[in-house]
Amino acid sequence: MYSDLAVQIRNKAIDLHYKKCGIIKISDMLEYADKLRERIERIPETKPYTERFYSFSNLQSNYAWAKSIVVCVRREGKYRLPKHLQGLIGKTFLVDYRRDKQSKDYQDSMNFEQYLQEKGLQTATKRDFGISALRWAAYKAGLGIIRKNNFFYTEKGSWMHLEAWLIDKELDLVENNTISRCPGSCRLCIKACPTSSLSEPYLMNHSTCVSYLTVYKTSWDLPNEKYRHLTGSWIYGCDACQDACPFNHNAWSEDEEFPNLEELGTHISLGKIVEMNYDFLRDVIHPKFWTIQKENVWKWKINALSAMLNNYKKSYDKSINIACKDENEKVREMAEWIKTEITHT
Ligand code: B12
Repeated sequence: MYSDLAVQIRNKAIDLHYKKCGIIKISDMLEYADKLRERIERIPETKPYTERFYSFSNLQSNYAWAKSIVVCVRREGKYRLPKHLQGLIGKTFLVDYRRDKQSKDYQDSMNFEQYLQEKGLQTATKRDFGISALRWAAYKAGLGIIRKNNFFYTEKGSWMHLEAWLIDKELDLVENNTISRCPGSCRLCIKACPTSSLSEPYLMNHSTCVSYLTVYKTSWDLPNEKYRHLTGSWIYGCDACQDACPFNHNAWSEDEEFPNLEELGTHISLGKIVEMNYDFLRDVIHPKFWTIQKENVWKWKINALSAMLNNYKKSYDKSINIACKDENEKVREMAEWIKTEITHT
């Protein structure tokens, strides 16, 4: 039997439009460290990056007061998306509410936190990148399963955003799910990964993932980048391994509007980004897509130029020529290099 408080917390989460909510003990996260160790053993070059996530497992060293984790699942796959941005920008980034105060999802998240505090609980969360390993926490809370592409799925697919709060009370609320696992022979997600970053079930190399390359990699020297030509039309994120998954078939239903998305979409295309002025990139694009840092917004332009080269059309020439005079040296170099590549092909 679960305590009244645990049930009240779950009910509140559901009232606030989370699809699921569970509560696990802090110690349930210790096993996640084994997954990190396995990842490092199998792909040793990921060690410096992967090691930083041990703090997600060993929560007590930073939060001595914490006893449990409340983990919530929110469905993202309900928003209408501008068609022309699909395959360019990862869907989850289009409806990212982590810093979007206008979105209902963000407001619900704040209200939920306030509710926990009103119940007398001490809480801690990190909205940007999570306070713990969110997939593992949601899996341990029985809210769904982790599939071969490493994504957390409920019975409605993987287009779910995860959130978690540490609390200072020992509570538990673990669901017993009956979701079927991936068929043994299925490798569709692995085959779909453009760079083979996802090379085996449950194994991926972040450093070659298109999402990492296009968004987080700062030493992004495109002419010399081994995986450049494999990033295809993606300029910010990648959904290939999720899109290919049969368990995501029809999982994105487009019933609701995400605030300002349609209007913002009218300003975005490969050509418009390449020609965009830097104030607009910093003041309008960056607040929405904040994981490319403000000082690196030039990355948008070289990603767009790269996508132009990957699926070259004569109509891109105008933008490529404009980029040859861009105020940023990296953008100019990329545009000049692309011109020579086009001439050679
Ligand atoms: C670091 C990180 C990244 C990095 C590295 C990705 C990675 N896989 O590690 C980069 C920048 C590449 C990235 C990109 C993206 N990310 Co990210 N990322 C994270 C973060 C901060 C930590 C992930 C982590 O723990 N990595 C460590 C490795 C070891 O874990 P893992 O790869 O997830 O592997 C798990 C499984 O393999 C499992 N496992 C291993 N063996 C086995 C065996 C069995 C049988 C089972 C059941 C499980 C299992 O254990 C691992 C731990 O859970 C989380 C947020 C958080 N705080 O948790 C978001 C998170 C995972 N990202 C998310 C998303 C949406 C994305 C993107 C789709 C964004 C985009 N549109 O481009 C891309 C997709 C990239 C991809 N193909 O994976 C969501 C995923 C939601 C979901 N439903 O799963 C999260 C949970 C954020 C959130 N708040 O919802 N991400």
